[in-house]
Amino acid sequence: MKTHNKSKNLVGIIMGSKSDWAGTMEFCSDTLKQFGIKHDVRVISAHRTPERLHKFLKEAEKNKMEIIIAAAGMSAHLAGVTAALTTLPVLGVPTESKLKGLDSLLSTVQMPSGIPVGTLAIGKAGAVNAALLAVSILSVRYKKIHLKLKKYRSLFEKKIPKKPY
Ligand code: RP5
Repeated sequence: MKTHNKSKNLVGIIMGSKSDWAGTMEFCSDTLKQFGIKHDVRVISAHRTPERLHKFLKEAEKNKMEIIIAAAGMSAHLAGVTAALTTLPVLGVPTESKLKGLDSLLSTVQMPSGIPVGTLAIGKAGAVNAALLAVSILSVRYKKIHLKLKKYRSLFEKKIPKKPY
């Protein structure tokens, strides 16, 4: 197993709008921080800023980024278009919307065969889990991340109460 470079962005978090950050994607970033995983965070929209997406992905591949987390709401094509443009693993987070995120979920999850997006839950749970899944993927290669994930899981179990009252 290797040691990860702490000064290099291993993960890229992109989101369709600034409005996806507070209450949702900030928790994805916070979770990666807990594991000491450096990441880049950008507002990039498949619809509103397609050139920005192309440029970002070119740079990401050049800089050997390893995972992209893409969050979007409404007609949420960001994760799908990202997956079409790169062979890096893409994790999709559907964010909440006027339709409670169901539109975002279906747009993110229903990818045609051939271009996969690993889709997480709607909103905050998905944002946290996208980070944890990224940690899990990275833990296969990087020893320190693997050890931190093991510790996180055992502490996590201890935090769950045995009784509901
Ligand atoms: C999507 O449209 C974004 O990901 C966001 O969830 C949604 C609404 O964007 P704003 O109108 O708040 O910028 O592209």
